[in-house]
Amino acid sequence: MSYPYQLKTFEEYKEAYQKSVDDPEGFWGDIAQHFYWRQPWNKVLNWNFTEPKAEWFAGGKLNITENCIDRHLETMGEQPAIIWEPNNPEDRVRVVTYNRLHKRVCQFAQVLKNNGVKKGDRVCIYMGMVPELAYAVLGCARIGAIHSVVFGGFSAQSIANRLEDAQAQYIVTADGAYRGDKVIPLKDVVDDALIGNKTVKKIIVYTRTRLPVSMLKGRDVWWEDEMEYAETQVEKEGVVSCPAEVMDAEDPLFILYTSGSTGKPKGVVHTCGGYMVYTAYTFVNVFQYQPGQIYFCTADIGWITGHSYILYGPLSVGATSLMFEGVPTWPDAGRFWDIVDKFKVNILYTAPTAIRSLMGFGLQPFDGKDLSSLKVLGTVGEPINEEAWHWYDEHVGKKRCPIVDTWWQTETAGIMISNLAGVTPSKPTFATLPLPGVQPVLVDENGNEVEGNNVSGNLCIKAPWPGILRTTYGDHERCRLNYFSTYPNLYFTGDGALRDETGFYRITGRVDDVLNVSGHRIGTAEVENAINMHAGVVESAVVGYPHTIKGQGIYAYVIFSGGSHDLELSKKDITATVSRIIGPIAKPDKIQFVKGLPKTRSGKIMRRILRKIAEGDLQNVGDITTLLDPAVVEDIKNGRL
Ligand code: 6R9
Repeated sequence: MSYPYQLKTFEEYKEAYQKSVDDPEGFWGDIAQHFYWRQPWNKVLNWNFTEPKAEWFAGGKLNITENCIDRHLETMGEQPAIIWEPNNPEDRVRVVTYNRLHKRVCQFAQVLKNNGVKKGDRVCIYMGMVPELAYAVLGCARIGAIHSVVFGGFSAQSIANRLEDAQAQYIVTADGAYRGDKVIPLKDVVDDALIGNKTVKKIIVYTRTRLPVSMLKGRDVWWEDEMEYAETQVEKEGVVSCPAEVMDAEDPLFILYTSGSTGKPKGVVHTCGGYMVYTAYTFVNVFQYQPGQIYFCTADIGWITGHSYILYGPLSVGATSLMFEGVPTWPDAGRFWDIVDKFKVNILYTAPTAIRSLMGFGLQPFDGKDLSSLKVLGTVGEPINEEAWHWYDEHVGKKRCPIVDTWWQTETAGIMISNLAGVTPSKPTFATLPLPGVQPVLVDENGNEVEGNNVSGNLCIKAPWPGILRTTYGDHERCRLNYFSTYPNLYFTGDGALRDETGFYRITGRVDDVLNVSGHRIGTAEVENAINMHAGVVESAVVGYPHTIKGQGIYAYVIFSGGSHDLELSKKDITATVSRIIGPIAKPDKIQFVKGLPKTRSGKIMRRILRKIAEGDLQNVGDITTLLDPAVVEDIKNGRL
């Protein structure tokens, strides 16, 4: 495969950028030509940010799996699409060629059909990082079912909320998942999530760990049995391969839940055509992928990074994507380097939190590992600090690999601001310049655009790009309110940024009540709601504080009425409650019991003060005269109860 839209020089980038601003429809229309459409579009773009509406490639018909799989078969059928490294390095590696991927995806798509799944139905997927997860995701896309992958670190309650919101009728899961030395009982968690659920009809269970699981007659079926049956159908009924459902460009492809500043996670909806074009375009340009290269993204498919840059983006351009089941520190902290060496990885895409955690192990884990295959490094998920950037550059890239710092979000589907590896300039800790098609603006608190360089403000985007979210599932008004109402006619990202003297962007972090803990987005309100469910809790307030490995840690101030109970034990109970309600990823790092919270006369908690105290910056809590009871601040600072 060749990529005629791959930009090769800074000049080409500037030209493409200019064209994308002057003539977005011409620009994206040209790129979209390089994909396989069953029927061409009538109009590249219809949009307004008031409803909001963004319609890309209207009238176009396609199936994303034909682009990700079928169209590669003739020339690249025997090339690896997915290379799978198991959790345990002693276990067998699996290499899934494009031919094999085609066979398995079609087979599983047939399984879905056999179980009653139809176009437009929502299928929740809760699995570990196994190739079958890829088959499940792509199998849904094949028949036009809307997948909603839930990360394995979320609790039963979180799954239940998502199932309810999406009105999902089907679940694909596994008995369990391996992650380092842990075994996660996925099916048990799903069973808990289904207590009281009225919509789910079928659960397909893949066998990974052979943990004993309950299997209910009429509801639960084994993956292996279903796949075998689908295979015999092929023989008996001559079903050669499950034909791809012809989808409208704007038919939903998936829902992915993400945290915002309000309590309940939102189901971000992406559609088939624009999502495909945007993930492919950004993948090829940011990483400068060359055919035949081995690309390794360490994310989990439960997050947007895994959707766009393990599966859809790489596969749509015929790349080889390495999928890793385990964790970076097991059996030891050299695991990533073993994998790079073992498969001669060319491109490595990971998160600052992983880099910082590996930094803590020193240089010994690199001993004897050949990293000379690496050509490009990438980071995503949170701002990268200077120290981590340089460590990555020196010890992983040996100062000869460009690092792409890619800023984007679940809502944007793909990379928005990033240097292009080796093509556009880089600057440590700066995401640098927008991708063609992306028009960032900084606005001040009054919503006025901040022009010129050497400025900072809230980061907004002025016009749609093909990967922009289309809605939040089941509640379009919520989408409008969250993203398009803060500043009229702008998409508001929730991030703050600065633009340096050369026009490069540096993302400074969230300006709303969203925390970024180890690259995972968690809403403070969500954590507060979970803490407040503990029987002894009267009220709570959650803020983030700087954490050397996680980026941000979770600090909870709690008014507790548990009386004379053992307070340390009560903190553990609160932590267990949060883990049960949201999942282990949202557990507070610190809990402080307090007498009162700093509130204004109108009852609003002044988080600014709590943030300062959590940071340990007790001198600079600022003006507290507007508080209803300024004395609470001293009590909190002194840890008085
Ligand atoms: C892809 C992804 C989105 C939030 C985003 C921002 C932060 C992501 C970043 C970054 C600084 C980067 N973020 N990449 N901050 N530099 N390169 O992570 O999506 O899980 O939705 O998180 O992550 O705060 O708003 P998502």
